[in-house]
Amino acid sequence: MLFRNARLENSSSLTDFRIADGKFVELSTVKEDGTSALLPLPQEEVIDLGGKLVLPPFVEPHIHLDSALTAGEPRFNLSGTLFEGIDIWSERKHACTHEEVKERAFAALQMMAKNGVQFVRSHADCTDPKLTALRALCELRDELKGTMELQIVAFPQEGIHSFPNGKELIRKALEIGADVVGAIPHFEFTREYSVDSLNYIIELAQEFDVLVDVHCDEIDDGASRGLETLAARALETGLADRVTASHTTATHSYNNAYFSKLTRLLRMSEINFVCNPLVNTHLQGRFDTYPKRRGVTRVKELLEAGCNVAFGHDDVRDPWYPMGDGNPMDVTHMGIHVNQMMGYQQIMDSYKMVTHNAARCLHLEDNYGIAAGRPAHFIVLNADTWYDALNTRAEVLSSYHGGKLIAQTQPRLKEILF
Ligand code: 17E
Ligand code: FE2
Repeated sequence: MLFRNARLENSSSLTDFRIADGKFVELSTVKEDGTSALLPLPQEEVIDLGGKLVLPPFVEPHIHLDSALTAGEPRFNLSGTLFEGIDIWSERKHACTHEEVKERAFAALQMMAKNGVQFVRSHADCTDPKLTALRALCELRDELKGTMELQIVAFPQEGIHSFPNGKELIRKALEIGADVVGAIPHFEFTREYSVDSLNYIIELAQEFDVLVDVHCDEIDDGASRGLETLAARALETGLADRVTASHTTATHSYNNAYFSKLTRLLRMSEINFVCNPLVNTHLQGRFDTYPKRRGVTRVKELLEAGCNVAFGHDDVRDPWYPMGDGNPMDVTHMGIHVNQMMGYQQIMDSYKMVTHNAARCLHLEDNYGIAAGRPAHFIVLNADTWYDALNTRAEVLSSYHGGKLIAQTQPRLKEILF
């Protein structure tokens, strides 16, 4: 199959590319006079993309599929705090059944697929003696393989040392088949538990050979310092970029001298970061009067320090966030506003936060990226550049996974009648 006139990742020139057997076979720049080095083979299907923007697919590095689409059950979160969200979910999760979790998660994944997402890292609460949601999400991951790729995080929502049998449950979740191990140091009862919980999961990560993704310091408390422990362990064990620190909103409240000192360790450790701008602008600053903190992590500073940072959606209509359509474009739009990354080039490059940078968190490696020999995963947007795509919330016209069309959208017709 030959695709013509693709605008690969904002490039000023156009590219023709061929896919076969689920892979990119060859790519060739279209010359100024419109001719290409790639001629159609006999009987070959040719699709002219007409200069539309082509990107590697969106990667959702942080979402909670187990709670997706439960907003209002049994009640809405009225304080808008993380803690009320945890209380509501603690009630709601008892009503989870295997099939019910799978159905909601699948519905949320379909919303995401329509928006060009193909790779997803989902947290699954393992502070449940039956591990219902975790088992359901692992099964869904296996069923969707080849269409959408999921990673499941064993996520101890109510703590490891602060929840009955927390240590055993997270280990059991890894035995069942979670791909990633998590923690929640800022929610543990004490600072000692917080440090011990991180040491424990680092040991589990080594024992089970899994990646690490911690809900780390998601609180407006400048004294919440799980991040330094996590980064130090990542450095000392060599787990390095196999570790991701999600949220890290407390960095917003760290004093600048401490953050400056910490930055050296963060860079040396090579850990990844995920900022969730939709959800953390909603959940943080709730105990402030005025001025109110924005409460997202220090994205610009981390990028400037050379750290890998991605943007995540975090929730779709659940106890923590009542909104959302699973669209990485909404996440990016909010992310560049709240992090003040609005120079033209910063806007143009911001697609990387939900593509390449997120792919690095998930360790997709050679399974990702538009290059000869790699799997033919890509999306076509109804815009010429990412700048236009963000401004118009361009539709993802088509989404190809391993050369297979998994989602398509007809463009909206908007007419001016004056
Ligand atoms: N759980 C948590 O601890 N933090 C969040 N932001 C969400 C769930 C969504
Ligand atoms: Fe989260």
